[in-house]
Amino acid sequence: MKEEILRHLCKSLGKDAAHSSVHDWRVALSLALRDRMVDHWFRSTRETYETRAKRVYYLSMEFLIGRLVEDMAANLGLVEEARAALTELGQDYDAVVLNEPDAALGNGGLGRLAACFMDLLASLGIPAYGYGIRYEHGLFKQDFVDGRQVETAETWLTQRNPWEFERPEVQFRIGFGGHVDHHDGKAYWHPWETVLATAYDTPVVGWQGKWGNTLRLWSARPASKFDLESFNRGDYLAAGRSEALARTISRVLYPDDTTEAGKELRLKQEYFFTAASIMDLLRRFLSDHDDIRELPQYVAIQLNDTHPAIAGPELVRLMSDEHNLPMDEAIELARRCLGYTNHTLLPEALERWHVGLLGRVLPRHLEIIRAIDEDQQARHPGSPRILEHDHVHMGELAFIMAHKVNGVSALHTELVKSTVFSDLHRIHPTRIVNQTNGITPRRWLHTCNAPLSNLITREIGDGWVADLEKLKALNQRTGDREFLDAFSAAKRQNKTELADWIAQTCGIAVDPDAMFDVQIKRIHEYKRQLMNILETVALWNEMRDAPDAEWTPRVKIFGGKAAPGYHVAKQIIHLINDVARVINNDPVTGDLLKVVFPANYNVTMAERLIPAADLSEQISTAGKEASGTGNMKFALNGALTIGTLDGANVEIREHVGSENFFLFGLTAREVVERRHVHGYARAAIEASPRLSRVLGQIADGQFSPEDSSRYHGLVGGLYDHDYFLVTCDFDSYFDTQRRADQVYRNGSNWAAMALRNTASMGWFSSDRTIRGYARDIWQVDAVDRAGLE
Ligand code: DL6
Repeated sequence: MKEEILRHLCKSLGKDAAHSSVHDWRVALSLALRDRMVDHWFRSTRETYETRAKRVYYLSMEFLIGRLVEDMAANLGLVEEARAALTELGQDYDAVVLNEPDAALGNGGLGRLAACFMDLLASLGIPAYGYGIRYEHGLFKQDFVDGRQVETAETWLTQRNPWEFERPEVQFRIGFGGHVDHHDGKAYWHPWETVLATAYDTPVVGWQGKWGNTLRLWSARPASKFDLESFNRGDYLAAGRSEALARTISRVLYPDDTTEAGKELRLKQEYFFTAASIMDLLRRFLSDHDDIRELPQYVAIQLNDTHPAIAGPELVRLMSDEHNLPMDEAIELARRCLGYTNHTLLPEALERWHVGLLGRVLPRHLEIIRAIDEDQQARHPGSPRILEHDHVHMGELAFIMAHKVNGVSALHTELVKSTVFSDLHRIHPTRIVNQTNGITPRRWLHTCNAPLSNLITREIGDGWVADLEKLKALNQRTGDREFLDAFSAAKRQNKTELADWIAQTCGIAVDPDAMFDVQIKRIHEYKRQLMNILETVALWNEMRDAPDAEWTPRVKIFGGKAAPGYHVAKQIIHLINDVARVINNDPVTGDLLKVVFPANYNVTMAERLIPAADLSEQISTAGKEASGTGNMKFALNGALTIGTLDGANVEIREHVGSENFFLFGLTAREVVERRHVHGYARAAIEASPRLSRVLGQIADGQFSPEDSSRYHGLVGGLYDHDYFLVTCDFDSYFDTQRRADQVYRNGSNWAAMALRNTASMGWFSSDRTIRGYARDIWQVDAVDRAGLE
């Protein structure tokens, strides 16, 4: 390994060891690791061709990958070797690992799930491709200026990305706009604009390096030749215009789509990567098969949310316009290949495109969507329409074009059946299935939490890394004092390291013996960070009223980004920072209460915070969080959950036992009922002196003296239209927090409960999830790990 690193430093980077930076060492190490992946990768591809195995294609607008060095080294079993090599070379392995920028090609849970799935598909030996966009700028970088979120462009690609292989030979022409001619019973689409999709491949090698799949990300390039004539005339801007326009498509993750231009760009992004992926998989299929009718036997395409839903019409277009299949047969064949995962019930997140826009950008697809709609009506008169009120409803399109539709937790799946797709569910009662999300235990325990991971391995061996259900054996240790002490010591070590990091990055001293209470996720009203900060103020008030009472010291930790155009979410961030400033400087409460909100939450920060958490905040309004995966990561790392009966919390509580979970709040059904009660929010506030006091303080500007009216709107909103029922759940949340305080004061009881959480999380491995998709949706076989050499 040492020689390989030195060779790459010298031959691939052109650097001399004596003058190399930490960046150079990191790239050299990554290239050395990549070399070790290539053989497994080639062998897997060869085997797939030879056995003519069915392949899974996972289409996702987001892959929230984070850093890869540690993950890849761990999967290849090379962490110790890499560490030793770098140490011998006089380098600090940890600093080298930390030098890697996070690949933030995603926003939140959906993107991180896609990254976990890639790991598991490879670990289970399922031949698979992940397809997405190689955004130049991933999710924005977040800073706080005077407590306000400020966004700047994220620039992960300004440094060389050592994991990818550019494939200039894999290019597809992607058309937009233009018109469609019909003659002799055939349709001919003449796009007005064309860009090239170029492939970049990252090998993804699974646990123990036995199987390698490909993450293929598309980058947009101009299809037209460089305009030398304009350039020579001195019109340099005109010469570069078509290139700039083409590249725009893969420039930014989530362009602001509040303008017409933004909407059009987003639609083009979706079609761009979906079309390139479909053309690529068809090319691969046809290189080995003659009859396109056999496609469903060899190809399973999973749509990660509706973003790639245009895959249905695109497949139909290619099969009917280019391979001359009758339209109804093409629709049926496409359906047998496609599966659709729904990740949200939020109406604003269910995509719909104005017919005018879709027809302008994708005229042939609009015709095909009409044909699909008519086909559905002919087969099932009265079925919900895809095209309605001048809009194309992408959820309906995805549902109708998929042979299976899945929700991502048991509760969410039931709500998918009974709410957004209730009519379609009545027509297709076996189409909706559940696949509760899962997480990869490699990244989310083995790699990110060495103290706990080593302890578990010492106790039960390392079989749990590949088979998380083996953690069950730890249940026998919940009465073992010595083991509980060691379990608590591992947590304490993580907390001490986090406290050092918080001191360095935020300048706030926190006590590692305080309860670390963590809420990290996108900032959204339904996730109710607002309720958490209101509870923090209420607790602060009571601590100040009776500073000598018996309190459990707390560190409230927040992390998350607000969408740039989401005003209320940005106000919530501002409020948390304002409250933090006041509380952290209060000599009366001192170490009893601290509020920490490090900027720019990302995967790497999650890997730091989750192992150090005592309490996991999963407090969304019941019925709104589709599943959550953060909730699983915390519980696996021995945090207790305070949560509502929402998403996968329900299943986590069943697995860890209700006595090891702090439950509060209204159920999904009660939430719906409460919304029908006139004036429910005002009534809840008036019934709660504690909440009234907190809201009064915030509205009066106690936390924003420089602008006392700053939160009038936010507080007024709670009185008038508290859609997410913060006010109704507040007292129950506050009381449950105090119950958690009490339990925490009895350290060994807390440790036993936390251990039960870790021991019971085996079911939430994405191993189980992927096996479920493979069996129920894709009809592919997971290759038995033992069968892979
Ligand atoms: O399924 C992955 C993840 C779930 O765990 C979260 O509960 C859910 O919010 C998220 N959904 C999205 C889609 N858009 N929205 N909102 O990110 O998916």
